[in-house]
Amino acid sequence: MTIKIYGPAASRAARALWIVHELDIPFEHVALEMKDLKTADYLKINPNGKVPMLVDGDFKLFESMAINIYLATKHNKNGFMPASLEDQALCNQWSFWGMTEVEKPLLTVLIDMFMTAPDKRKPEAVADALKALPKPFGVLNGALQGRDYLLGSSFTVADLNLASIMSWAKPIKFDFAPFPNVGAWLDRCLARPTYKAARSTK
Ligand SMILES: N[C@@H](CCC(=O)N[C@@H](CS)C(=O)NCC(=O)O)C(=O)O
Repeated sequence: MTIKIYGPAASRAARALWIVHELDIPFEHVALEMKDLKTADYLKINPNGKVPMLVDGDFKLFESMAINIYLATKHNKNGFMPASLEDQALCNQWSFWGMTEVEKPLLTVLIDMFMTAPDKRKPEAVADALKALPKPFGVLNGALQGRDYLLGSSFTVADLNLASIMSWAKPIKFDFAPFPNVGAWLDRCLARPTYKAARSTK
C-alpha cells in the first residue's frame, strides 16, 4: 500500500517529502492547508492537529524526525540508514540535536522576518535567537571538519534531517562565514536534486 504524507510542502512536511524522493519510494501527498489541521477528520488521523503525518497502511506516525528515521530504516538503500548501531545512534543524535538546539532559534527569526506583521515583530526575541545560534553552529562546524557529511563521506538520514532544519538559515540569510564547514555542508545537502524535487511537490 502506498504511504501517505500529510502536510503542505511549505511546512515541516518538506522533511518527509525530501526523504521519499531520496529513497525513491512511491507516496501519496495529502497536501492539506494549515486551516484543515484542526478539523475532526484530520484530528482522527493526527490528534495533535499538526503536520507532517505519515500513514503507512494501518501504521500512523507523527513527528518529522521519527517519520524520517522510520522511512530510512524501512526503505534503506546504499547505507542511507547506516548499518552499525553506533552510526544509527549518531543519526538519532544529529536529528534530536537539530530539533532541540537549532530549530527554535532559527524558526523564531524566520517567523518574525516572513510571517509577522511589521508592527508585531519582536526584535529582542530575534536578537536572542541570533545570539543562541553560534554555539551549536560552532559544534557542528567542528563535527564537519575534514568530512563532507556528518558520518563521513556519504549522505545519510542524519544529514537530511539536520539539513532540513538548517535550510531555514537560507531565507534569513544567516552568515556562515564564521562556520565555513557548516555553510559548505548545507550547500552540498541542499544542492541534491531530491531536495529540489521535494520543494516542488504539489
Ligand atoms: N515537532 C513537530 C512539529 C510539527 C509542527 O508544529 N508542524 C507545524 C507546521 S510546520 C504545524 O502543524 N502547525 C500547526 C499548529 O501548530 O497548529 C514535528 O517536527 O513534526
